[in-house]
Order: sequence, then structure tokens, then C-alpha cells
Amino acid sequence: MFVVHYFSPMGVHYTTCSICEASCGVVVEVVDGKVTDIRGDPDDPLSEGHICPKATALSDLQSDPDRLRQPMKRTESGFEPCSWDEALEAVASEIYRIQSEYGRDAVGIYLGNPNVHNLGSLLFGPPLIRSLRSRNTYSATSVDQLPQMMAAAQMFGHQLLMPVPDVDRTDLFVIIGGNPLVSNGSLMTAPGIGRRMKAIQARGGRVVVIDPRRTETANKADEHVFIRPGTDSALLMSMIGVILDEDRVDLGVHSEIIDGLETIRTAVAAFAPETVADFTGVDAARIRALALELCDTPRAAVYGRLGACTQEFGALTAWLINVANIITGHLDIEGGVMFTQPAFDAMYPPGRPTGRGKRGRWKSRVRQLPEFSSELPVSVLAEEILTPGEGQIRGMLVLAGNPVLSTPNGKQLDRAFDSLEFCVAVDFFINETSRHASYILPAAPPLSRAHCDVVFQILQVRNTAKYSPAVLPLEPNVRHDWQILHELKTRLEDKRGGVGLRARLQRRAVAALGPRGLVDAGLRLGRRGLRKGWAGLSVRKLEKSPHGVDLGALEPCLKERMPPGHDRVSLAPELFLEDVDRLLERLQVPPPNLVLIGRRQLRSNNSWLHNSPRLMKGKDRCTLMIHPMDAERNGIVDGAPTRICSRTGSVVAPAKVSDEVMAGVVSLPHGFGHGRQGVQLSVAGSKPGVSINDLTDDLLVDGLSGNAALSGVPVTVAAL
Ligand SMILES: Nc1nc2c(c(=O)[nH]1)N[C@H]1C(S)=C(S)[C@@H](COP(=O)(O)OP(=O)(O)OC[C@H]3O[C@@H](n4cnc5c(=O)[nH]c(N)nc54)[C@H](O)[C@@H]3O)O[C@H]1N2
Ligand SMILES: Nc1nc2c(c(=O)[nH]1)N[C@H]1C(S)=C(S)[C@@H](COP(=O)(O)OP(=O)(O)OC[C@H]3O[C@@H](n4cnc5c(=O)[nH]c(N)nc54)[C@H](O)[C@@H]3O)O[C@H]1N2
Ligand code: SF4
Ligand SMILES: [Mo]
Repeated sequence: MFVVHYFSPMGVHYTTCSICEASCGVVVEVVDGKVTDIRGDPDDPLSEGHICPKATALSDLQSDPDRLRQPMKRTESGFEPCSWDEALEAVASEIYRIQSEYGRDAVGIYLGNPNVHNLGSLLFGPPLIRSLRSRNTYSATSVDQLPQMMAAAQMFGHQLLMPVPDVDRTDLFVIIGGNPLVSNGSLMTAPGIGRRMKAIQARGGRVVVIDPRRTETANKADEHVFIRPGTDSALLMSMIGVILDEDRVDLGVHSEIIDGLETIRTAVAAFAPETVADFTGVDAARIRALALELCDTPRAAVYGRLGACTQEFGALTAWLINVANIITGHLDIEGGVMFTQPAFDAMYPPGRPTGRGKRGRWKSRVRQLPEFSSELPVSVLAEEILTPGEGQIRGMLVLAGNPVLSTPNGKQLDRAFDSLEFCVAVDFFINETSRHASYILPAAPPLSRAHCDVVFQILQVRNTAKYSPAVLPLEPNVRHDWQILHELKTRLEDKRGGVGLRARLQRRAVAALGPRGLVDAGLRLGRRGLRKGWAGLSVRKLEKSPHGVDLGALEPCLKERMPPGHDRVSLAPELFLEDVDRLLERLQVPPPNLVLIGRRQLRSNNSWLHNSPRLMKGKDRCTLMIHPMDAERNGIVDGAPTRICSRTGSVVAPAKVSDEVMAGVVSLPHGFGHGRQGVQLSVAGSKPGVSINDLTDDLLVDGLSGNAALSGVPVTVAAL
């Protein structure tokens, strides 16, 4: 049953870019074992040739001299190479020691974003994490989409049932806090979104962007509405109120299973457009018109993304976006918001189903923030390391993450990591976080890995399936993430003892199958597998279609996709209703003079592509964007170094004076700040920039979900 791949030193390979969610099909040409060309694959049914500049970084990453190619251990005189056996044994022993000495919660885990783009990590990470049984599990989820997962769990019964806008058939696409032209789409796997937006316009439809910055997406939209950061929930409350007042509710095809409409009526009563206009910065007439346009457009979709989530009312916003779609009849219909029918179903992978999104089974020790789906909000990580007492974190396992740059109050987290007894990072760079590690275990770069987007098949705007074998062989002293994770789990279990024969055999079988075998099992057992007889999908079948297989446009399927025993949609879950008072109170509070928001850039991917020479060419991108009025008021001129201060710290960046941001808002990109001592990224270090997360505040969270409020941080600015 095993297929052996012989890596040819020459040739053309069809594969998938795994850097971001768009999952573009790429063609990679290899000569003498070296990548000579990377271009878009026009035959990929989802991306149809689209790529972005980051795809070329795949080969920079491959050849990067700073990329680790053997395990490293920290010594008095810096990092030194060591053997895999030494590293794995030391790591397993230290984790075992700390958990035996202080209890299982004393080892914390942080999972970074690349885990969801890595087939092996997705399949082999969860068993290791379960076996650690630590309540101190954290991930990038709580600086990202946690509110949307919470809304999905509470309303549709499963955290992964996040509705996807059917952009290819919609006539009104309302984007709240997303910049897909730069991010290439998120929780909406839609490579080539620019082309898809143009198609909406070509069929007479409209794209509306609601954002405190006139973004690249806003520039291509039909309408851009500035909104004060953190106020989207009030805007949505108001829109929903208009729809109810005007008697325009249409619950659509699922009206018989939707509960809670009357409760919504009471909740929105206090949010008339005139009441929220000053608070949101959006004109009352505009609020009314947008609400009615949603009712008047049979194919319309409201879509919210990062800016809607990483704010103090992120959960309310995520919930209300769903409500707006549902009460205007746009749930689960063509051109509205829909659900996918993935060939490999990450909701029900082989083995055990993914958690539905339970919440509040335990709370963080210091600040009492609730767990969601077995994870605590990462905003509490530093205090859980720094605050002495029972349950304090003494050791950290960081898997493909860089929380020092990507989570709030990075300086504090730096201090926290510095104080740990032990830390291990599975990563291929010595960066801002891994420099604190006692051991760094180097994982394989993307082109050496087989890829199948088992997570993003859940979020695609079209059902497709694809399996891409690795393009390049594994370097001699590098291992796959899944191998590292599996080996750590095995060693830890053996140290604990008591592993029965059956468990040992199972362990061995799973390792023998590897990611390929497990995906194969999932495909065969899935809805498009054995049940379809000869036509059923398997990895072998997908390998014969290297561009991917088109499985058609999204189809109404909500009832089928809701988990067993869950057959109703809740418009008004209590959890959200209880949070409305907090928003009402906020309406009464005068806003800060100046707040900070982020800014994604096409040639970055969070913090980890800044060592690619091709992506770092050109001018310094880590600039503070500021409105001309705010610049003048603070004596700041374009290009001048400017100090930005918040409760947690201060940084200096060159000003970029522009009315692209609304007055009262300044913007810095995230992922920079490579000037920290000990970072070994030579290209990134030449334009280190500063970290926005040295300004964001670990105490500023969405009170309901615990998600970090990275947007809307009060700051002051001054010319240097
Ligand atoms: N202020 C502000 N902060 C933000 C955001 C923002 O918009 N503004 N965005 C947030 C969002 S959406 C996210 S998802 C997080 C991301 O937060 P993180 O995931 O913590 O940060 P990344 O920069 O993605 O770091 C990924 C790390 O994984 C390594 N890596 C890459 N691929 C692999 C792999 O295949 N295997 C292994 N083992 N390692 C790998 C990289 O070298 C890097 O060290 O940042 C968040 N932080
Ligand atoms: N090039 C590139 N692509 C990426 C990434 C990257 O770093 N670089 N990261 C990937 C990841 S991990 C993710 S999660 C996705 C994110 O994908 P997106 O969500 O599309 O990306 P952002 O650019 O962060 O978009 C957030 C938008 O919200 C706006 N915003 C900020 N605060 C508010 C607010 O309070 N209300 C409203 N309405 N808007 C607000 C910001 O101005 C910004 O335009 O991108 C992915 N793709
Ligand atoms: S948009 Fe760019 S980074 Fe994202 S998958 Fe496509 S090529 Fe890769
Ligand atoms: Mo993200």
C-alpha cells in the first residue's frame, strides 16, 4: 500500500502553496535539485492561475542560509547544533520532569498559525497535545478567529460551521474588517479574490467595504464606509433594528428551524441609527440604506474577518454578522452565505471527531478568562508564566508560532519566556520567540512536504479536492513536523510508563500510515469516498489529478452539516445576549482621541517571511500611517520618526501621512520587530521595523470571547 516517491532532480511539479489560506495551485520547476521557477497553475480548479508574490518565497525559504537544518541547543555561548536523539530525549525528559514536579498544567503549549497549513501537524499535533493534558494550551486562534468559531458553535452547533460567502454568485458582498485583496481571503478560501470581485461588479452587483482604513480592497469596491474601530457591533445592532422595524425579516429556507427572533427584537431596541451614528462614525442614513439594501438583494452576503474579530466586541460582531445574514434570508442559499461539503471532513476526521466548540469548562488561573475548545486566550499567557503559585507555567512547547511578535504585549511575553525553566520550539528559524528556547527542532520547509488543505476545504468558496506530494526531498538532518510530534509523544508516554500493547501497536500503525495514509483513510470514509464506489476519492486518485479535482459550486447543506443531535439554529444564544449590556455601557463613554489598528501587507505573512530577499526589496514598510489632521495636531511630518506610546510600551516608526486612515486612527503593520537581541535572521534584520504588539495590550480583550483586542488600542503619538 505504500507509494514511494522518487524525487527527480529535474522536472515540473504541480503543487499547492501552503503559506496562506488561498491554497493556490503552483507549478514548480526544478533543475539539478534547485527550484528555477514558480508560477501559478492555470489548471487548478480553485485558483485558476492566481498566485501572489509570496509564492516565490517558497524557494527563498528553501535556500535560506539562516534556516535551521539541524537541531539546536542553547548553551552559555549561544546556540549549538546537536543530534536529534539528544534533542528529543532532552525535550521529552524536561517536559516529563516539569509535569511530574509541578503538575501537568506547568507545561504550556502555543500553536502558531502555520499548523493549520501543515497536514502533518494537523493530524499529529492533537494527539500530542491531548497526551500532555495541560489546561495551558494556547494558539493563534485567540488573536484571530475565536469570535467566529464561538458564534458558529453557539448558533449552528459546531465551531467549524462558519458560513462562507458565496462570492462567485452573490450580488452584494459586504466586507466588514477584511482586506482580501491583500490577505487573499480568510475564512473564505477564494484565491484570486480580485477577479471574483470584478465578476460581482460585472454582473451588476456591488462590493461594500466597512473599514477604518480605505484599504486596497476598499479602493476596488463600489463603496467604502469608514467606521471607528471596535464599533461594528453597534452598527450591526442598528442595521438589524432597521430590518425588524421596517418589517423586512425573511428567515429564508430554514425558517422552521430558526429560534430566537423575538429575543433579538428586544436586544436591538436601544440601537437606533441616530443613537449609534456618532459612536460608529457612520451616518444614520447610510446605516438604514445598507440594512435595506441587504433585504432588497436576493443574493447578498455579509462577511466579517480579522478586524471584526480582534476588537473589544469581537464575539458580538461575529454573532451579529450571522444574524444579519439569517434574518435577510441569505443563510445557506446560492449567492448568500453557505457551507462546504469537504471530501476530507475535518469536522469528522478518522479517529475522533473535532470538538464542537465547548466553552468555559475551566478558566485561566490568574485572570479567570474562560477556555474555548480546550484553549485559553493567549492574552493571558505571559501572566500565567510570570505569576507564581500552583499551576504556574514553567515550561513551554511552541509549535510553529512566534507569539513574541504576534500576541499582545510582546515585551512582557519576552520577559516571561526568559523566566521559563525550559522551552522548546519546533521551528526553522532562530526568531523572536525561538531564541528563548532551550532546544529548537527544525521542521521541513513547505516544498519538502506533501500537502492537502484539510482545514481550508471547509472554508472554500467552491468544493474542490487536491493532494500534492512533496516537490523536494527531505534534507538529511531535518524532520517533518509530524515525525517530531509523534516522536515526542512516544518518548513522553514511554517515560510515564503504562502504555499497553494495544496503544503501542496503534501508535506504530499511525506512524506507518503517516499523513498520506491518514488523509487517504479520511477521503475513503468521507462523503465522496467508498460510498461513491469506483468514482470514490482516494489519495491515489487525487495524485492522478495533480491540479486538483473540481467538485462543483457550494450547495445548500446546513441541515446535513450540523452535528448529530443538533437540528436547530439559534439566533439569540444567551451568551451573546448577556454581553449586549457591556456594549450599551460603552455607547456612553467618550472615545479615546487616537487608536491604533494593524495593516496587513501583500509581501508579508504574519512575522515569518521577512527573511526572503525578494519579499523585502524596496522601501521600509513598517511605517505609522496617520491622518493629515492628526499629524498636524501632533506636529508630525511625513517620513519623520514618530514615537507611538500605549499603556504597554512605546516604539518609534517613520510617519506616513495619509487620509487612507480615518481621523483618530493610526495604523502599523504587524510581524515586524526583528531587532531583538539574539534573532538570527540576516535579511529581516536589515529592515527590522518595530512590533505593533509591543503597543497592543494583553489586558485589552473582548470580554466575552477573551480574544485579543488588537484593534482600537488607545495610543499617543509625538514627533521624535
Ligand atoms: N497586532 C496584530 N497582531 C497579530 C495580527 C494582526 O493582524 N495584528 N494577526 C494575528 C493573526 S491573524 C495570526 S494567525 C497570528 C500569527 O501568529 P503566529 O502563528 O504565532 O506567528 P507567525 O508569524 O505565523 O509565526 C509562525 C512561526 O512558525 C514558523 N513556521 C512556518 N511554517 C512552519 C512549519 O511548517 N512548521 C514549523 N514547525 N514552523 C513553521 C515560522 O518560522 C514562525 O516562527 O498573528 C496575530 N497577531
Ligand atoms: N499578505 C498577507 N496575507 C495574509 C496574512 C499576512 O500576514 N499577509 N495573514 C493571513 C492570516 S493569518 C489571516 S488571519 C488573514 C486575515 O485576513 P483579513 O482579515 O482579510 O486581513 P486584514 O488585512 O488583517 O484585514 C483586517 C481589516 O480590518 C480593518 N479593521 C481594523 N479594525 C477594524 C474594526 O474595528 N472594524 C472594522 N470594520 N475593520 C477594522 C483593518 O483596517 C483591515 O483592513 O490574512 C492571511 N493572509
Ligand atoms: S495567495 Fe500567495 S501566499 Fe497565499 S496561497 Fe496563494 S500564492 Fe501562496
Ligand atoms: Mo490568522
